[in-house]
Amino acid sequence: MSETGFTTMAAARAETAAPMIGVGMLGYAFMGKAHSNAFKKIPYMMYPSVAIPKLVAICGRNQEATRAAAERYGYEKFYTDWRAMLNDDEVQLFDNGGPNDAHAEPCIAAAQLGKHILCEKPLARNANEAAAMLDAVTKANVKHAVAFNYRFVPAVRLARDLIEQGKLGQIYHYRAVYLQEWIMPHYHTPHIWRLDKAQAGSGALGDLGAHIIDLARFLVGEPRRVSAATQTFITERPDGTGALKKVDVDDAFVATVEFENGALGSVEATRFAGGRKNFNSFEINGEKGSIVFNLERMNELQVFWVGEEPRETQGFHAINVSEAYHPFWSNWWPQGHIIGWEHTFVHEINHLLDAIVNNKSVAPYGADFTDGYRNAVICDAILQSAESGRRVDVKY
Ligand code: SOE
Repeated sequence: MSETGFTTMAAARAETAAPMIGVGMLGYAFMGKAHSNAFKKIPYMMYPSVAIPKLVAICGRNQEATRAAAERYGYEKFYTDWRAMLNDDEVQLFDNGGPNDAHAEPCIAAAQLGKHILCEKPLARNANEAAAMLDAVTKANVKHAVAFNYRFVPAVRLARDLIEQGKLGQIYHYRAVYLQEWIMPHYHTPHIWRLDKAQAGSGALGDLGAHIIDLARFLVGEPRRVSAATQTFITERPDGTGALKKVDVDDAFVATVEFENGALGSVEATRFAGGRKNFNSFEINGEKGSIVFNLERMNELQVFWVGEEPRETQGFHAINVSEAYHPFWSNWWPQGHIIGWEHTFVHEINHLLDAIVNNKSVAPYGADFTDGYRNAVICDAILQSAESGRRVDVKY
């Protein structure tokens, strides 16, 4: 302590410094906001954190919006050219929160420059593009993750842990829906990038279906065959110039999934389910019990155990997944003081920082580019099945 009676934190920090990791963020909209929020929370909520994210730069096409985002979130610099940002030596972790058609080229360039990478889901618009990205990160030997953030909901990780410990026994069924409503007629949604195959790759399938397909792999195992149908309810939308533009992606899909381990599943996603705001829900039925999760009640897990006593009270019951001994909860609050959607990004990014600093594998609890590639293969198979009317084998 100096004679002034205080010590500057710069000096104090030096003694206990966790390594800083310079972040370059591509995208300042929804995911730019969710990821930036997570980077800023990690040092004081995942405390003591394995690394301190340094908000080096944010990048976007619109100069004024990007500058405003840099000011809002506290990035030191802003770029309007991602190539320039990737050449910034202070950027060690490239976070791609851009639209799907801006995933491949920047991530491949980042890998070639030796940057670690976090890419938003879906990894790519199709399996071929995802394969090139996986190849690039494998050759570059950098850490790589895909932001399938629902793996980092405490209740979902608890489900994974219970299944992994054999508490459900043989898994018979995985039944998942991801329902939203925000492009129904009463929203008057114009022809946005998520509705354009060239930019998005697919519609509800890659946006929402990718999540429940990732959870199918995370919780149950590898699909071996799919059969599917898709539908586009509104086939053209205003493109902002007064003209109408054809919608060439799925508004909804339904698929059956046959798993390698014998389980039988179904997955469905749509953005035409009125009243469903962000209804990502799965039910898993096993030999010894069942588990039900609903993102709109994300701190709960419904469980049913075969043979539970007393049998007069047998049935599903909800547990509040917020005890200190529950996944990720040692960092947060006393039991019952629930957390939210934003905190899944805190857990996910902290997991990646740990992998980077301590040379750990992102998988199996985080999703890496192999998971992103396999997800893309399954999504392609679903589209092929819907097109052909036949069941399609999943081949990685
Ligand atoms: C929009 O459908 C969206 O933001 C998805 O893109 C996200 O992945 C999902 O988590 C919430 O809904």
